[in-house]
Order: sequence, then C-alpha cells, then structure tokens
Amino acid sequence: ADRTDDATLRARVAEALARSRARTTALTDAVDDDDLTRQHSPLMSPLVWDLAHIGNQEELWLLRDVGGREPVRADIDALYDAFRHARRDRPRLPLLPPAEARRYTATVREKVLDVLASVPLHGAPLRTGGFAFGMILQHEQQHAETMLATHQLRPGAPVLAAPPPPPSAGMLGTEVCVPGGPFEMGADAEPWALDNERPAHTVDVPTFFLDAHPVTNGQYAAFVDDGGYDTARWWSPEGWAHRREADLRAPMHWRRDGAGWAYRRFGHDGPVDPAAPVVHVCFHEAAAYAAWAGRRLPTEAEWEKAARHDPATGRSRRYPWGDDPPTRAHANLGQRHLAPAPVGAYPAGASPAGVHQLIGDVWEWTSTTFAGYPGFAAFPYREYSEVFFGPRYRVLRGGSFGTDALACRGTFRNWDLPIRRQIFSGFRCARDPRPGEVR
Ligand code: AVJ
Ligand code: FE
Repeated sequence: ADRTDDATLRARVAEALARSRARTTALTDAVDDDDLTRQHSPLMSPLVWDLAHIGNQEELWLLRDVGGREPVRADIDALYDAFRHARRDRPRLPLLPPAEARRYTATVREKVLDVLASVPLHGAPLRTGGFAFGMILQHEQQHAETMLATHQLRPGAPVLAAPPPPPSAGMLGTEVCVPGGPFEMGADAEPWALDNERPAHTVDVPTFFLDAHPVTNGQYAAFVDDGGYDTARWWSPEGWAHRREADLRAPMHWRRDGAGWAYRRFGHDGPVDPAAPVVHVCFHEAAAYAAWAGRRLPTEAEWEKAARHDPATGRSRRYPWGDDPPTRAHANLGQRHLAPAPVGAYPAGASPAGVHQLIGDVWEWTSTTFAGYPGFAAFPYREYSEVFFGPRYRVLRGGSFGTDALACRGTFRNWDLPIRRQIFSGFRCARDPRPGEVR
C-alpha cells in the first residue's frame, strides 16, 4: 500500500465513521434520558450502556492500541466490558449518565479522527487495510442493530420513522436447485472480514433445493393456524420443552386481530403483511415450521453456496448479485426501512439461480452450530467469536433491515442462542432431492 491508497482509505473510513455515528446519535437522541437509562427487557442493555460501550471499544482499539495514545477514561473500562456484566445486571451499574456518555463518545471520536489522519494504514496487522477501523465501524453498526432491537421492545408512542419498503416486483419462483459440487466458503481477500469468516476453504456441498425467498408471514400463519404450536411432533424435544415453558403461540409481537394477525412495530400498529418475510422467530420455531412443511433448515454451507457461488465461473463472489457493494436496489439494509420488504421486492439482488433476498430483510437461521473454520485463528481478540464456539449457538446469515451494509456480506456470520427472537430473525427452508429427481 502506498500513500495514495492510504489517503483514499482514510477518506472512506472517515465517511463511514461519520455515517455510523449519525445512526447511533439518531437512535439515542430519539428518546428522553429516563428512557435511555431504563432497561426495556432483561435481554437488552439500557441504550445509554450501548452508547458508552461503543465509545469505550473505540477508545480501547483505535486510540490506545492503534494510536498508542493515553487513555481518556481508563476508570470505566470494566463498566463497559460485556463479559464483566451480564445484560440483566447493567441497569444497576454506576453508568455514565446520558450527557456524560455523549460527551465521552464524542471526545474519543475527536481523538480517533486525529489518529486516523496520522497513522500508517499498513505494516502492523491491526493497521493493514485499516482493519481495526473496519472492525470498530462494524462494532458500532452491530450495536446500532442491537439498539434498534431495543427500540422494538420499548413501550409507548413511536419515536422512529422511515418510509415503507418497496413493493414486490413479482417474478420469483418457489425453490431453486443448487447442483452438487465444491465451492469456496469464507473470506480471504475481504480486508474487513472478521476472524470467524476466515480462512477461505473448499466445501463440497451435495445437491440441494433452497426456497427462492424467505418464509413469509402468510406461510408461517398457515403453520400457526394448522395447530403447529400444539403439535409436539413438529418440534425437537428441546424446542418443544422451550415452546411449553415460554408458552410460545406465534412469532414475538404477533397479536390476534379478527381472523388475521396484527403486529406492533416500533410503536406503530398494523396488520401483519402476508407477503413479507416472517421476523422475530427463534431457531426452534423455524425448525418446527420446516418439519411441518416437510422440509428442513439449510446448513450454513448451503446458505453461503447459494449466496456466493457463481456457476458460470466457479468463483465465490461477495454478494448474490456479484462483487459490487449493495445499493438500495439490491437489498433492504441499513435501517432505511423499519420492516422487512415483501418477497420479490429486490429482483436486482437475486442470485444468478434466482434466490431472492438472501442479503437484508431478515437474518436467516441455519441448522449449523457456531464453530471456527478449519485453520481458524482468533484475531484480534478471542471474545469476539471464539468464546462462543460450540453446540449452544446457531449461525444466522444474511443480515436484516436493521443491519448496515458495512456489517453484512456473503461471508458474514452471526450467531445466537436457539431460543432468542428479539433479534430480526427469520428463515427459509431447504430440502434434499427426492430419489431420481436429479441425475
Ligand atoms: C455478532 C451480533 C453476535 O451483539 O453479541 C457486539 C456483536 N460483539 N459487541 C453481539 C458484538 C461485541 C455480536 N453478534
Ligand atoms: Fe460490543
């Protein structure tokens, strides 16, 4: 990398930092101080914790580590260490009050812009290609999605507004056959790919069929209306135990409304759109629906092959539509709309085989438990992903309407516990070929 490359990269990083901070500010300025410091669910932090935690991670990695600068507030590191305090305990911590949290994150940002202007963006691994800046940008955007999920849980009048997503353009099938064969999974060249996306490796995926679009509210309502939540045989033993204990009866936030369903989205009441992807279902609900439909969830490798493998060249691409970054025509990302779009709304974002809306709209549950790829090496810290490897967590793919494009690509891996559904989670189904169906 020469000086010109560094200058271009610096400008890109500065622009992305400003854009990310504008979102954080919008999400935290939308509510009053009382609301900011309150906990809306034991699953979520008070918004004021997210705000100062964003600043603290930025201080740790960009100011102190990359910049070699003196701490701004070394005394608060423990308060904002996600591993030191569980979310349910965070409201009782002596957190920075809103005005102080705002001042702290702004002070860190000012100093970080100074570091960005002076530090070489090559040499050490954390600096090369601006990796640490990319990591911290993704961190802020990940918390912006978490904060949006907190907004969905808060009671009261709406405080967020956005135009509705685009309508369906039609023109989509029901399922697509992905022929068997090897493909390259994971990231090598992607400069800001996180440790769990690496290294790239070849995976041989047998022929499978994948839904051309995420499962819709209309499809899911048919499962509910067919007594799906009362029929143990559709559920795994663990899923059925959770179904009973948590008294699940429908996706989170659904409410009976005459013969149909209503839904309260960010404080706005409205009917459930039968053409839009179902959202706020846990892994167990997704797996139960799939069993009822005579299908199964895709594996993580199947999902990524459908999203990235280009049959014309044999190459793996960054997105279903190619290597170009997402535009508003490709995918419902970035909190531009505060809801998933009806299926068929993004024909330009479909894969060559005709799989729609893999990126954006809703995170998609896969059947795969979270693990490192062969040759995985934690970088730069074990607590980003390695400590979560194991059978407890399932992988989700593709991002949601709440995910920024910066924190979403064909290789990006999210994970959560199989009972979680406060996140913007949906799914699509897959199946094996029937005997004699493919030669
Ligand atoms: C990748 C969404 C599972 O929110 O727990 C934020 C992202 N890691 N701060 C999470 C993250 C540290 C992470 N997920
Ligand atoms: Fe974090």
